[in-house]
Amino acid sequence: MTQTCGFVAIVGRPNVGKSTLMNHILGQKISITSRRPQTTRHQVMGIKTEGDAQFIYVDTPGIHVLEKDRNKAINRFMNQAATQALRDVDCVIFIIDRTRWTAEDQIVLERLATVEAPVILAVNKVDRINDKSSLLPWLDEVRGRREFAAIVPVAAKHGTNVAELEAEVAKYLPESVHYFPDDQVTDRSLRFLAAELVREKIMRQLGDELPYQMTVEIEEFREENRVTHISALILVERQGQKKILIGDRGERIKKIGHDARLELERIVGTKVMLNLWVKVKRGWSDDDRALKSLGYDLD
Ligand SMILES: Nc1nc2c(ncn2[C@@H]2O[C@H](COP(=O)(O)OP(=O)(O)OP(=O)(O)O)[C@@H](O)[C@H]2O)c(=O)[nH]1
Ligand SMILES: [Mg+2]
Repeated sequence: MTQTCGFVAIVGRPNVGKSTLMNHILGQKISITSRRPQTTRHQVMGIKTEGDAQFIYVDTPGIHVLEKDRNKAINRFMNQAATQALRDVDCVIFIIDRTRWTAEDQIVLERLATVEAPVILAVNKVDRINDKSSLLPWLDEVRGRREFAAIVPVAAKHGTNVAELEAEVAKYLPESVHYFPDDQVTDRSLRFLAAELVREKIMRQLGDELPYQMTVEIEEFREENRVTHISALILVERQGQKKILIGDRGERIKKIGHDARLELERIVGTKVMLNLWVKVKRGWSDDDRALKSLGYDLD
């Protein structure tokens, strides 16, 4: 039988459920998720091989409006990473959140104007639509906004209708040899996933602005006698943020480390010794060179 293989970009504004959808399709957590917008900062590939078909999904950062006074280099990077993922794809899944259409959804739609690949619209979080009768008229309304290859209501978190969405995507996989070994699930290293998981725990546990002013760098990742030693450096912008992150008597950082370690042990498959360090590095998020050295690099 002939093999098929193709790239599928998952795009949308922040917080609509892109990473949740990709994880559900893969049946495992590859991309971090949280209640906050702007959780994903990088392109992350999730690879699913089913018989002769190989789907290479590309999760992307939420495309967002750059505000005048908060137009940081990292925000530009995230938007670029999302837009770049649209190049040379075979299919696009554009996700929106229920029956809302915001200015940012409109920006995503405009970015898609020059994309020739088929675009499937996924209307996510339908489990949270109170008035179910509003869905059908909404699907009719969005149908007029662009020529969509399909419009599929889903609830990514619960897996509702996700198989139907995958079946739509399968129609657009071109004939091709597989680009990845059939058992590979992502293009990202364990080292990258470790940094992301630490960042996820911080996103999930800390309020206010801190999550957006913090990044994680892995300084050591080494396995010895069935124990993986990981040292992660958490960079923040200000001294006060360092204090918040560490918490009273180190309680906060301990909890973050504990949660991250448990999840890492499942992924790595060994015991994990996780060391977390916090350092202030002023201006890292608005400095192109610093960003590059911290792994925010499109090449
Ligand atoms: N109720 C409900 N919540 C969902 C569903 N899908 C995602 N969520 C929640 O929506 C929030 C955002 O999900 P993410 O997957 O992180 O969203 P994202 O689009 O990747 O966000 P960014 O990476 O910030 O652009 C999380 O709290 C998810 O649990 C769904 O089908 N139903
Ligand atoms: Mg995401």
